[in-house]
Amino acid sequence: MAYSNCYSRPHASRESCWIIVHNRVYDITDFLEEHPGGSKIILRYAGQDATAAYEPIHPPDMISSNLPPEKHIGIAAAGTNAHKGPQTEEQKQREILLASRPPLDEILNLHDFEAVARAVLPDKAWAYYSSASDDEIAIRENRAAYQRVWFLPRILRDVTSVDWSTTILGQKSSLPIYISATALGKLGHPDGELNLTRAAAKHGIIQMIPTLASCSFDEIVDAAQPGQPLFLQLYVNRDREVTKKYVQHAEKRGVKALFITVDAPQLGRREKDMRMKFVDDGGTAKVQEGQAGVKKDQGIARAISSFIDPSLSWKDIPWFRSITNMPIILKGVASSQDAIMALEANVQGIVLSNHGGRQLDNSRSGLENLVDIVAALKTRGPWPNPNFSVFIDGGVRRASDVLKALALGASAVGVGRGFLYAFSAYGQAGVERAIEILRDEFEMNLRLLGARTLSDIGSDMVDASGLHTHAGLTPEDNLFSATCMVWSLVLRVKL
Ligand code: 173
Repeated sequence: MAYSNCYSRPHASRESCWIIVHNRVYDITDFLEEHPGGSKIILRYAGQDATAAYEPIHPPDMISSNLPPEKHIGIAAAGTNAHKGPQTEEQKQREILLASRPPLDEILNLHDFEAVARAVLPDKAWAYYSSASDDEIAIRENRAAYQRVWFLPRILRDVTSVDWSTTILGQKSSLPIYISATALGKLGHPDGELNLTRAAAKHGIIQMIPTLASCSFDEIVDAAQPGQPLFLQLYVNRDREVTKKYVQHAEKRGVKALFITVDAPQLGRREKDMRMKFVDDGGTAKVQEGQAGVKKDQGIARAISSFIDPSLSWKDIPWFRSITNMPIILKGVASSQDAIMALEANVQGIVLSNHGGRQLDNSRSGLENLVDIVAALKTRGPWPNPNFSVFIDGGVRRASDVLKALALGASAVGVGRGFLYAFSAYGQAGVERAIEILRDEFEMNLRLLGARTLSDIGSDMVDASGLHTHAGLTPEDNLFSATCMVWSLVLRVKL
């Protein structure tokens, strides 16, 4: 049993459970059953230093500010710093993998970062980051959709100098790309989201801070340069006072726009992530007959998402307007009707997104929806509308993807996993390299398209007539094959 030993340590049981986080000892006995990730995972670290496991998935001050003062037992004695102690086998393995990464200048595109990240990330982190819902059709469709749009380049336009800079919600950006929010950055790299903040500062792009970052909101803002624009992604808390405080604090600290996530009243079932939970619990061998009701199906994301309010509705929009002057953008719009409702609700924009394929599987890509939604918005007023921006995200890996989206009416494009994999593989330097690669791709693509600036890019430069054609273009279903293989192996071992 993974944690049978723990019962021989003091304060290492359900009856009295202490843990060390950041050198402080906490009595969390009364909190065990409330822990969104379940009590088992805490019991594994009972009586020990839990910092290394705690850090990637909790904001630094979560435990200190939520546990009542009488549960703060004191400072840990020297020598109890297990997380700084001898390396585990997993850590040793990771160091070997990190040492064998290709040099950064051999990374030529954003796909390369994904391949390196997959090789070097701990299994749990790779499962969480890469997973998407159900059969993972939406995540693959996000990439496939870009391949159904073709360029119609123009010639003889003197493209000696080309410029791909822009403004996003009034903020200067060196690329028509912002860094989209992805949660739990420290699963990928010890500096977590700060890799993005620092690289964004150096290269003049905008980072969207996730509600569920591993670093605290203030750590991220403190790491930004004076005047560096930041956006905030918001998961709305069941306790609206918590949300109000968070949003108003963000505005006071200079955040320039609020992106409210509207496509996650419940988290999608990301089976790769869920399966890791089984592995984490010691493998399927432990499951006894008759234990079918044991709650083992959470995965990291589901375990930490219970605060999200599923009652969020259009009726809440005026309340958001009343608590902040930041531009409000709804992130996760997928239908023309909702796009028009957003326009009529006087928000400042929408993100067409299927949440990186992690929510409703088989929901169309942002790119495909863009065509219909722009057509619908054109019937309701001026276009482009200076007071209403349409962004898209999902599957963007190339400047050519971005240019296709801009041609079809997007104001700018969000890149989430692309940058996440870059820092998981190489830290801040990886993000900087990713930005440089995209910059080089913009330069080449603009010249080859015959466009000197982004305003030269229009719908006449693309053929999107095949965008709605899905038949026969869905790539091989890798997840299904992998699932079958895993279970047939497990069953064969058992037989
Ligand atoms: O996509 C996600 O994983 C995500 O948005 C999320 C939501 C709640 C908790 C953690 C992550």
